[in-house]
Amino acid sequence: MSEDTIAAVATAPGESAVSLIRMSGRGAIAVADRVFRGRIQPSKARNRSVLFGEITASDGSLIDEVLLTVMRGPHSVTGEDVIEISCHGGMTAPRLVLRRLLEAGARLAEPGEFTRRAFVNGKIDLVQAEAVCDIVRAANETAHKLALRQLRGGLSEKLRQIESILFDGLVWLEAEIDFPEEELGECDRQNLIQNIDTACNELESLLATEEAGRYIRSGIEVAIVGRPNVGKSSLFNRLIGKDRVIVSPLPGTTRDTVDARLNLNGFCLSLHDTAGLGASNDLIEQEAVRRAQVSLRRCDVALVVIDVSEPLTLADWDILEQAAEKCHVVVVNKIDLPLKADLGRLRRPIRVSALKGYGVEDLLEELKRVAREQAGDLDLEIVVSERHATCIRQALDAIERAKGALVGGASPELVAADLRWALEYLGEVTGENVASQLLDEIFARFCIGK
Ligand SMILES: Nc1nc2c(ncn2[C@@H]2O[C@H](COP(=O)(O)OP(=O)(O)OP(=O)(O)O)[C@@H](O)[C@H]2O)c(=O)[nH]1
Ligand SMILES: [Mg+2]
Repeated sequence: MSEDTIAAVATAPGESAVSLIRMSGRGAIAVADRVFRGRIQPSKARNRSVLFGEITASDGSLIDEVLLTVMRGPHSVTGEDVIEISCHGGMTAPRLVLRRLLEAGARLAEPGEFTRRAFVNGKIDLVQAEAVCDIVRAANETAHKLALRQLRGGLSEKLRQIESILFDGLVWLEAEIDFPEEELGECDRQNLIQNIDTACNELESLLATEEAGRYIRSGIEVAIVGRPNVGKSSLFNRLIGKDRVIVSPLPGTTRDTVDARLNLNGFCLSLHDTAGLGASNDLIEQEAVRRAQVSLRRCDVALVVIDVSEPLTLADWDILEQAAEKCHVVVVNKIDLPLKADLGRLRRPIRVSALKGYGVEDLLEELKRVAREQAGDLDLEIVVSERHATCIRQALDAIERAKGALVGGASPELVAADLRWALEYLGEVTGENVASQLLDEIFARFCIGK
């Protein structure tokens, strides 16, 4: 158990009915004894029992009425003695209760410190610790569901299976190194190659989920593009249902790229309004156009906006041509005005009026369809993050080197060394061997009280 006892408000600040304050560490129960008045003292309470009582100041005056839960280690979230106090919500009560705990011997927890202790005490592995962070941050239901699965250990279990395959191989090789007279038979060698292939395939299928993971966590990137004044910003405001960006009859209104999140039935879109694409002599506009170009290039889906109240221009066709190289939706805007554009050559245009709100539902439906198509199957059991993928890629490289060495008839020492590297990298995913600096980085993403 850690020497010091940490405490923090676990619920978000603001007006609410109740707030939760958490404390963990060797002295947690003693601190609770000092500040709590009730029928039973926390140190005398049965494990996992809930006590009703008061938190009192050092002079005995009342701070708040609370429910206090005692959870003794090692069977607690952090593996240490844990006290949870439910007090009244709002800005003040939790702050006063926390201050009293600090006065009575606890210290303020750092972001992610509770989860870090759970990790250090072997209650969860690193993948699961990250999942805790993801659950708190989940911007949509799909992300939440996925993070929950991760917390239950889906990815960790899969990695353990792969590790055990590699480990078995390593045992064979070590035997050959230690007893060189008993050389690996052809059959064993084939077996080993087969196992290595299995491990490679499993790791590759894990890597293939990285993109889906990005879509689930941060959403599909959708850029609204078109020439100046066609109504991109009006459409952006319409889609997010807010008067967020400036709209004006002057071309060149939007310069900075503006982002907003859009939640479509538990699925996230990251929407970008961009500057109108076209030639310009103005220095600022040139930079704006450059940024719009970058958005168009980087996005997963381009929404190309066309103004139907004017004939199509070369600039329109130029943008359509660029967008044709990727997933895109053609939106013809201003259908409330007389039609001047020839729409004959446009592919599946969606007709809208951003000003009047016509056709927006159709566009949202189309966006949902395209986003789903783009993201593929998101109902995956396991999805890896960028950090996981980096380690897995390094492991794969090492395994492939091992296989090359094995096939090429290299000495067992060389093959074994590469397999050991692979295991090392896989261990980094679950946190079996990570530098404390990396841990600092990972836990710094957490909020206080987690
Ligand atoms: N009649 C009509 N006018 C529209 C519609 N959508 C946008 N407008 C008008 O068109 C003008 C330009 O709209 P914006 O949304 O600023 O166009 P933009 O494409 O963002 O323009 P830039 O940022 O300059 O590239 C404004 O006067 C809008 O009110 C529409 O559906 N119908
Ligand atoms: Mg604009």
